[in-house]
Amino acid sequence: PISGSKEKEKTLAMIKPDGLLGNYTERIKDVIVDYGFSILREITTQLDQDSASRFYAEHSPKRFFPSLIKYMTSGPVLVMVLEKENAIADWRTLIGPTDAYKAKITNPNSIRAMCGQDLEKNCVHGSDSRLSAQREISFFFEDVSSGERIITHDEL
Ligand code: RTP
Ligand code: MG
Repeated sequence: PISGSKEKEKTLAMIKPDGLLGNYTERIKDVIVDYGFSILREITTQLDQDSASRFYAEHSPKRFFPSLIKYMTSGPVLVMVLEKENAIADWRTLIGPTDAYKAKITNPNSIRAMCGQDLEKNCVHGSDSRLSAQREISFFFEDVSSGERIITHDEL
């Protein structure tokens, strides 16, 4: 299919430890379904130091990295593969800005405004690009119909 076609796309969504602990799972899933995403896969798991560090490897040089790893390993997470047209960008829009405190002011209807607290404890994750989505989905799940990968003109 060429770019601009209504091909479905997959993204990785995660409810972080504060989201699970705060019992936001059902409310978040209601939003997911209301916005037309299909939940293709889901798993509840506990990240350890090593897996959390590998998942957020891009942030390893950052000052906030140790704190991020402590947060992400503080309890179980719920990881989901979501699918719909334009899933990656739409899920990022739906979760809102990284800083949940700011989200409450600027994006009050976003998921992070609903269940997050601040710049770190923002209750959900979303893949930020097609490359990240592929990497993150295969980080947690095996063979999520990789044959359905969309090739656009730009990649040819
Ligand atoms: P995510 O990857 O979890 O979906 O979040 P994001 O793209 O909105 O933000 P990103 O820059 O990738 O940061 C990853 C996570 O690190 C924590 N963080 N802490 N203290 C800080 O300055 C800071 N900045 C980011 C957040 O939990 C953020 O979601
Ligand atoms: Mg990110």
